[in-house]
Amino acid sequence: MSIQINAAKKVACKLKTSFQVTKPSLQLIRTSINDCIVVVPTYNEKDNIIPMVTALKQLPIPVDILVVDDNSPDGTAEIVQKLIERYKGLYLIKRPKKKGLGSAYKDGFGFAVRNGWKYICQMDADFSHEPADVCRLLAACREGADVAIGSRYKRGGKIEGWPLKRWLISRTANLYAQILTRSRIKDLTGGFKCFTRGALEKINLNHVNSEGYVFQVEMNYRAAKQGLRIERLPICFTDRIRGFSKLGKDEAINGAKQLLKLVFNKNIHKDSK
Ligand SMILES: Nc1nc2c(ncn2[C@@H]2O[C@H](COP(=O)(O)OP(=O)(O)OP(=O)(O)O)[C@@H](O)[C@H]2O)c(=O)[nH]1
Ligand SMILES: [Mg+2]
Repeated sequence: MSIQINAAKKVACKLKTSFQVTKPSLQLIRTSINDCIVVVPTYNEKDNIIPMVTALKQLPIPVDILVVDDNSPDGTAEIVQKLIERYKGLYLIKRPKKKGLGSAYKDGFGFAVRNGWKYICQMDADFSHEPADVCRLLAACREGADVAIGSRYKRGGKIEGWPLKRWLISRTANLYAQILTRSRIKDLTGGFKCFTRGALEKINLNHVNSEGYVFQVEMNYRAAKQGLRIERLPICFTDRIRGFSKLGKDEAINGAKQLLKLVFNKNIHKDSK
């Protein structure tokens, strides 16, 4: 597996920047001191990644950033590699091929937990999530929530730029997930959240199965099963302006099947810590 090592240049020189390892994130070294890291998965986000990193680095609260890229053909990882020279606390896990959103988050969260960040946020690279809202999610966790979820469907939340069809698909998917997982959370499929490290340890990433988009639902389900304090904050979600969506029909069908498997897995309570 190929991995780009950032920041720890001496180590990188010795090991050469690219080499074979089984778990890319095991080789990445923490070099910053902020207590919050924002994990951003990317696949072909060359037009979004510079403005996104810049916006996150300009937040009034200092945060570190971890980009998890799946060897994007458009060179997103190479752009991040250059940004690493400019920004402290910017990390990159480069994986050899497209392995799915959930799998990217598992690698990213794993790195964050092992390296002691206290608050771990997640968001898309395409500006559907407003970077400034990271501060609100983080504040909710600092004030006692185990998990803070940005919700499009909570009162005060909204979606801008979606055609009716897209909105209907999302609402149906969420209703399906809500019924199956018996959750009170209306936006189970959203990907803008903040976890405390303790919450991720309790959820136990080793037992999270979802490799794709259904990861978002599985994390909420497992968080609720663990009795974690989940707070929902209304957010404004804006349809992406640059780049293309990677969410296809197959992904949605597979996600629906995986969710069925998850909720009928009797061992779910034992699975997590
Ligand atoms: N590393 C990695 N990132 C991914 C993968 N699939 C999607 N992403 C990233 O995950 C984030 C969400 O993907 P999007 O394609 O925007 O999906 P979405 O937000 O559900 O769909 P849209 O609303 O149409 O944009 C983006 O930052 C993508 O670049 C993947 O397989 N691997
Ligand atoms: Mg998107």
